[in-house]
Amino acid sequence: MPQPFNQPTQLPDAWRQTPLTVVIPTFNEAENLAAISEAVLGLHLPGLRLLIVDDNSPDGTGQIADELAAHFNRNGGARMSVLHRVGKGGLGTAYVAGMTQALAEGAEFVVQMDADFSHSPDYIPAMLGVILSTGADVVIGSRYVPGGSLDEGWSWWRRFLSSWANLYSRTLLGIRVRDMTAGFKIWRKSALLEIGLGSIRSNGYIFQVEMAFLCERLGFRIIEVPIHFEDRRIGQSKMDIPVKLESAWRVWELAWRHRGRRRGTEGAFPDAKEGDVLRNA
Ligand SMILES: Nc1nc2c(ncn2[C@@H]2O[C@H](COP(=O)(O)OP(=O)(O)OP(=O)(O)O)[C@@H](O)[C@H]2O)c(=O)[nH]1
Ligand SMILES: [Mg+2]
Repeated sequence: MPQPFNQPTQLPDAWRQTPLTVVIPTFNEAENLAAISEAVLGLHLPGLRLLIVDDNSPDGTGQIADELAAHFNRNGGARMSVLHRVGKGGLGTAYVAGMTQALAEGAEFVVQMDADFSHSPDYIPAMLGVILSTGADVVIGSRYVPGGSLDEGWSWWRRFLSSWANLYSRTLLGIRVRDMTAGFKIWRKSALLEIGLGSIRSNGYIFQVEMAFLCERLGFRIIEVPIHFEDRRIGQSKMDIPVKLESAWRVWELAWRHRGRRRGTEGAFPDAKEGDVLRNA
């Protein structure tokens, strides 16, 4: 479904040079990887780099990623890189590792998105334009603001579960972000540093909830822009029922863990401090 926000975006030349890294975690995404890499690196954003975080996928995604990186870097550039982890460690730790590396390598902005085309890369220039023009800390590609939409193929049950998960976590945590489990975001470097990625403990969907919760707690400027969310094109979901159930009770746990967290305070863990990302880099 065409969305106005998805139309080709004209950015000033200087903005197109912005050092921006797109982090995509992968587990068994062999069929999606070439197409998503081409789509992301084909955006007319010369400052954009792609970082794949693969968890030793049994279907060979990691090797395909290495081959693609060799192809895209063939002229001596560093447009694409791959972070290989030893085994399936979950979405949250994959993002923490990927974002940490992206910042260490000089990114001023970090995009997080899925490999399966649920998040159209065509939105990236517009999201970059919004964060640069507004000075926001984070821009969320949202299904639940006016203009946002879900795949027409989603059953009523899936819609119900998704909206229930949102309502549940928003109510419990007392926050206003509409799409709490959104996985498509662009972050300002300073926001990730202030969060202190070392203080994040969640995996699965709850990772998205924890990050959104911290954004509000820390008083960040958050903008939700509408996206159309497509169902994954090929491959299988990794978010099974146990992951979803775990997310439900973990909302309570993260509310407790970050209970004292406000702007200027350190992470709830004694080992997590402002500037963690730099220390870990
Ligand atoms: N590195 C890594 N990536 C993961 C892991 N689990 C999921 N992913 C990736 O994270 C992204 C989101 O996972 P999905 O399986 O698409 O989850 P979902 O969007 O809720 O489910 P779908 O309905 O199938 O789209 C995809 O790019 C996955 O390949 C993991 O444990 N490690
Ligand atoms: Mg997906």
